[in-house]
Amino acid sequence: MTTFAETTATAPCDSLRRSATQVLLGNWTGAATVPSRALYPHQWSWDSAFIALGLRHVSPRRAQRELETLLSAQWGDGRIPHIVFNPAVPDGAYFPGPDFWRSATAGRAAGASPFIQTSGIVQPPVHALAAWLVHAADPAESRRRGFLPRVYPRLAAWHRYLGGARDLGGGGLASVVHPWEPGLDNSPCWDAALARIEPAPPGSFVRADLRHGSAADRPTDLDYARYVRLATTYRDHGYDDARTPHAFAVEDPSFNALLIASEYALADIADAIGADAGPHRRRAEAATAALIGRLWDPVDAIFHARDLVTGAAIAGHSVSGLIPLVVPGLPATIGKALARTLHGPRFGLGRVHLVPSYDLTAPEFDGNRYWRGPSWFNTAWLVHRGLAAQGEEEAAGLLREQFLTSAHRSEFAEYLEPYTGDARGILRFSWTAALALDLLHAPVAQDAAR
Ligand code: 2M8
Repeated sequence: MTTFAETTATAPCDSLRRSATQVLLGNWTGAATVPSRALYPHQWSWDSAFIALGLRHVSPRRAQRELETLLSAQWGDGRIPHIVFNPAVPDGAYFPGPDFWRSATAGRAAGASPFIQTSGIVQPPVHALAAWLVHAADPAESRRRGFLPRVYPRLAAWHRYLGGARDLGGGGLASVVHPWEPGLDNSPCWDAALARIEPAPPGSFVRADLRHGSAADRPTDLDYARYVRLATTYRDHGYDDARTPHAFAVEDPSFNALLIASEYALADIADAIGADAGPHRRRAEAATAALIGRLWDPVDAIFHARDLVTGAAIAGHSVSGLIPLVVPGLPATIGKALARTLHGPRFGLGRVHLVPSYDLTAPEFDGNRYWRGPSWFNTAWLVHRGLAAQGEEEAAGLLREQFLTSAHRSEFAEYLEPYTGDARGILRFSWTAALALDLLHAPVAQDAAR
């Protein structure tokens, strides 16, 4: 495997920084950044949080704007929708679009904006962590603009929604109700739960994604038919979590780990603006205990998602189960065990490119198809941050080096085939560029340790 220094012989950092910045400038719409002009022409929730982490090194002010544009589409019940639609983009450019979600009408009782069209589901809560790190990039500018006092109430409401209406299992963890919500859309972990869903009739919708990429790299038509059914049912129940008969309800380790990391960030924000940080720290500690109690598997040495419909743990080994490495205060024994799993045959750290999204040894592993095996840059960034926080500096350094090499060589690909490192999905993908900028800025995630 060639390294970052070898592939980019002269001034590697400058050249990477320049091209990553160009990707972000090219994908900026004036108020926010699209993940990709072609495949994802609107604003996505967790993409924007990752994008802000890179933008803070280019323009802290623009990074603030990115997050505030997203927050301006927040619903009255606290949810941050997973897509904020750009009205200037033609209908049909992305499916499912505004006509499908109908947020202004179907989401009215849940407090959706009558003016800003959005989806009705959510994505992982990386936002408070991103807001805190954006502030830290330029505290004087942040204070001058009153950034933290403005975003704090919205971020707190977002966490209240997840900890309240979304604690479907009653055990102190947030649930996801659609495979798009954890962000790892077609992970094999969801196969058994999805198999119970009656697919929407063929021909009742038209996919737009296949116009921009190879069908072999994307979810299948059958996956989409089930995604559509689940989203339709939620919409037709007014996006009301209590009323919807959720046929898909899962406690996902990564989603909850990011909520905990963000809850600690909210405590830091509260301290910085003179609010009471105590409740945030207590909630983060309680959620950490719930995460370990409900999802940690000491035999497999990984966190497993839990299917709330059957009540059983989901046996698959996903990168999601490693991301709790980012949880501040995770017991060191668990951190060490996760690092061993990462080096083992299922994830092959150092022997493959980045961290595969799914168990390399499993029959369902597919190195090309989206979240069924390919390596992604946002999860690599999170694992890198977690390793650094756990004191696993060598592994963190290795992952950083691989990240920068692959991001540059692949032209900021959406994802990689883990064995060859070949680009998959689309190129000039925003979070790949943004997180490369972030890793370029700091040799290790210096702000990860608490
Ligand atoms: C992918 O998900 C969207 C649906 O939300 C799609 O397939 O159309 C996922 O990779 C998700 O994690 C990501 O946020 C989104 C935009 O980059 O694309």
